[in-house]
Amino acid sequence: MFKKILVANRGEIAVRVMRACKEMGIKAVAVYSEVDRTALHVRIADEAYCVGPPPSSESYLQGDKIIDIAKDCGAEAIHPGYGFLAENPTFSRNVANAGLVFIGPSGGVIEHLGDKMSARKTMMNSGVPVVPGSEGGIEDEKQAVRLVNEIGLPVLIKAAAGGGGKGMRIVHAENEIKSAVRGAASEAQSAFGDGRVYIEKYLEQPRHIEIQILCDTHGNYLYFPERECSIQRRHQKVIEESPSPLVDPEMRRKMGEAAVAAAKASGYVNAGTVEFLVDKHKKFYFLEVNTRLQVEHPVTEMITGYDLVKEQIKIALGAELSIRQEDIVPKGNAIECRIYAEDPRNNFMPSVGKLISYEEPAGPGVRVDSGVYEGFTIPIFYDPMVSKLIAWGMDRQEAIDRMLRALSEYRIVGVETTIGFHKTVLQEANFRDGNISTHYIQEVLGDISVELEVTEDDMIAVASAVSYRRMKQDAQLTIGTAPSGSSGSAWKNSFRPARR
Ligand code: MV4
Repeated sequence: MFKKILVANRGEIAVRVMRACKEMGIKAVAVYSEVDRTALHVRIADEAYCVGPPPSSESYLQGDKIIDIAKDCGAEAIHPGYGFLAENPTFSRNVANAGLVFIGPSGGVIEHLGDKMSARKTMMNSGVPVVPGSEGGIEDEKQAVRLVNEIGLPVLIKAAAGGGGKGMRIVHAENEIKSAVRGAASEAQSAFGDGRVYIEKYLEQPRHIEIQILCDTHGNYLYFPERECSIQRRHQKVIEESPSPLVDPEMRRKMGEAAVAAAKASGYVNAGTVEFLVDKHKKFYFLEVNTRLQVEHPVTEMITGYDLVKEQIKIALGAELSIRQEDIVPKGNAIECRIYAEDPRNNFMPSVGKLISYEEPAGPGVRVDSGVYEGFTIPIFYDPMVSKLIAWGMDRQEAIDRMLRALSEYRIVGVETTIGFHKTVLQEANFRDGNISTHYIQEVLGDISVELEVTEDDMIAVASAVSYRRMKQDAQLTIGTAPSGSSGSAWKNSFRPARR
């Protein structure tokens, strides 16, 4: 077993990986930027080294510096978490070339699957269903028009180097093809330095369903029950769950086998995720492979009992998978809410700052993966995710009810958060019925900012202001003795004083 692993990340995922290391008797090494000196991942690490100034480009993205730190402190392997260097083929190669183990796929695999066009081609040649569309890139406009006539409108122009919605253009009419191809290509060129684009049939209101895979170096491949990730906002997932309310055992097996075929076709090793789009006829199509541990991996852990980070570490060590496919049996339902320090009333703008008061929910079926603590100041330099709240239940109903209970226990003062927004979604009829798509938030919640539930903290602020003003007016108002004329107000209902 490894004696020491360096975790090249910050926040909740660095903490998550270090927890696995500790349970396995492996020393965990943190790297941190100057602004993260007091961060939770530094506190729980066995050793920690400053890697540079606050901006990611000068710290967490400094691959060579991080490799040097790993060598100097005697770490044998590097876990990249997600984001930052996790899907950088050069970093994976450089780690290997330094005589260390990259806990993830090789640079070659990352590079191949990172090119959506080459990944698509590989899947087409291996019998994995792909969305109807071009076989390769678009060479000229004439070819684009011919392809569109073949597959039918609407179509989507996508960037080979894309992902996350960049360099994507929907085409509804033939006369839009030319400008869409040009627009997508130039956006891709400036964002990725790679202007290659391809065409797919545009699926309307698809669901985003993905399969976790584990592949060892001995040719063993496993798939896990699907994760439903359709609830997202601007290509950022918001709520994930497993299993999907849409998928039955037969579809689960078919998607799993397709994911394993995708893994075999690309020579995949370690943990990965095969993403699919699912149309209204429940037909699924390969979208892309994420060559990392994903944010939403805990829902899979909660319904199967396996620790995916430990499996990653054992695979990286060269061990053979000890799990058999038939051992992976889903039990109950798990839901994850990504709690962001963002203001849903102000277009989800980041709301960073000091966590003046911070109390996490607990109790049966609740897991909190967080990278913060009371008194910590969330830096402006990185993703503003505070934590992931995961609830497990015997069925979907219980998981939802537990999540609502946990959300109502969560107390965060000092920054705005998306907790109230999650409560709104979890109480919404379409969500509760499992009637969701990637357009859910946009279509069902629309302009959410005006109708979000008023939080207790809001009411305390309002009550304080009212109280202050009345005191100034020499009135006798104190909390708990609201005037009787205000019946029906949330203020009165929530601040009913305890009887003495
Ligand atoms: C699509 C699609 C519909 N049809 N492809 C968005 C990001 C990129 N990774 C792929 N995406 C999509 N590709 C076809 N042929 C709709 C989306 C899409 C989407 C996909 C997954 C999760 C959220 C999404 C939100 C909007 C659009």
